[in-house]
Amino acid sequence: MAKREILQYPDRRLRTPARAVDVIDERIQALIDDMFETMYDAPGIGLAATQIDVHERIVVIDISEDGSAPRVLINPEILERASECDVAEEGCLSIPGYADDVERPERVRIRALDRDGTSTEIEAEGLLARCIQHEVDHLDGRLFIDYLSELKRKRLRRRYEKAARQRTGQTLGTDAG
Ligand code: GNR
Ligand code: NI
Repeated sequence: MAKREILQYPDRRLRTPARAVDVIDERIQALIDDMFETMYDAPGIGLAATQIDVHERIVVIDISEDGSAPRVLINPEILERASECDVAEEGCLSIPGYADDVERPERVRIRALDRDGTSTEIEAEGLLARCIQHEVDHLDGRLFIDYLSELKRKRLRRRYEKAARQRTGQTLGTDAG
């Protein structure tokens, strides 16, 4: 098992739509193990493969406080969204240091394959429903900040571009001695 690097906004690779998984083999199982290790280490309650620069439709989620409820969603499909929405604060491991309110359908019914390739349907509400929608968005190249006002997005983009430049500058500075 290995912890992977999480891509950080505004990295363009976060905008790559992921393709469906067709065969769940040892490579996919190892990838899932790495995703859990990366998510628990962060720590976060969910991680999409997109965030570790693997553009395949795989999500891991654990909304428990003690790491006791790992879930794997392969090729997740949202079959139904509640017409009622609620608003709650979200954060993202790819946008560290920022959280904001997002309005989403309060319940979703989804179908996905588990790590053995068994198809399951899940009715989710509350935090789980929110997390599933956040992760499926990643697989489609969407981020929660896409739902914010244009003014907020522009400010965030400037702030995170500057942070990315400073990270690069530090690396170059160190390499140059
Ligand atoms: O750890 C996370 N917390 C969270 C809180 C509210 C709504 C969604 C999330 S997912 C996030 C981890 C992450 O970035 N997953 O893509
Ligand atoms: Ni995220």
